[in-house]
Amino acid sequence: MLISTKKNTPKRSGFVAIIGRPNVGKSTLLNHILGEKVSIVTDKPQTTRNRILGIFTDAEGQIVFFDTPGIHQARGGLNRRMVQTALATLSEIDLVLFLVPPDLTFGAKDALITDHLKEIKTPKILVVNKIDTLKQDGIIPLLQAYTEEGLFSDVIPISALTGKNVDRLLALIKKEMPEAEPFFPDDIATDQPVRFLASEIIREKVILKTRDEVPYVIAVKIESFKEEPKGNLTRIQATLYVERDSQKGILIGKNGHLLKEIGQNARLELEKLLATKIFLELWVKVKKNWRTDDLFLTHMEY
Ligand SMILES: Nc1nc2c(ncn2[C@@H]2O[C@H](COP(=O)(O)OP(=O)(O)OP(=O)(O)O)[C@@H](O)[C@H]2O)c(=O)[nH]1
Ligand SMILES: [Mg+2]
Repeated sequence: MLISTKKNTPKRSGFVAIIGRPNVGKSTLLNHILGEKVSIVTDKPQTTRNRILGIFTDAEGQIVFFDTPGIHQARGGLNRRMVQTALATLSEIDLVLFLVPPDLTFGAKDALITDHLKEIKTPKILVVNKIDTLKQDGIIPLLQAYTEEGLFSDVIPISALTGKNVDRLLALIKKEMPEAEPFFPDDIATDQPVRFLASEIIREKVILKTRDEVPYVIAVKIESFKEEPKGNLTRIQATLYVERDSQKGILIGKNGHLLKEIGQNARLELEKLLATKIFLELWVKVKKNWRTDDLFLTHMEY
């Protein structure tokens, strides 16, 4: 009888928080690692408002990422809730990825974050993102400055957009994962309900198509989401909330043009995501000062 002495290599699985200032590329990085869009991305800061879970599974184990809202000085209402959501993610995880832009040494805005990082014992990797925007020789002094901070087990320059060094980052992350079996099935990339994904995709299309204050005052509520039993069709009705009549006017656009374009963009992406035809109906409503309305914020799950 042959007795195998070879043990199965134990799996490594754990939880990783992706944090940083608004617009540094946190959501882009998560989507790149997963090879799938689970978190919306725009060129405007403060796009992500909730903690977004993304699951990476391979033969070696599972990494559960939390994408978080950008951490910044926030006075109240929605922004303060967003920052609290990000900071709350720092407990009960195995690793922190702190993303920074490639343009400056630690400034006051980063101090807000590093002060929190100093409080926790969890291992931390400093990820300098967007290095595709830098000249090659600009990176070294930048990395030196960050390394001197002494807070991080590793410092790595990457581009979440082009994918440069993301494989190296993944290898560093895996080293920090404890021995554990996967927490989620191996074929899902996120735990978000489709209703939430749909509202996020609509919100992304609004942010991409508008300027000034509109991206910051838009909230999307799915009113109904019905899969028709026949015909491979899903009917979605959503309300877009803004704070003032003037914003409603901007969002709807001349002869309803802008809203139509936003609806089309959202519909095309939703059709790909859900692999059905989508019938999408959007309404715009004014909800005065909703960003400081506690009841409304809770209702919207911010
Ligand atoms: N050039 C370049 N742009 C990037 C890179 N990573 C992200 N971006 C861009 O930076 C912008 C912000 O990206 P997001 O992923 O939304 O940033 P975020 O940190 O999640 O932002 P918030 O959710 O607002 O906190 C988008 O326009 C991205 O395309 C990168 O590596 N290089
Ligand atoms: Mg984001």
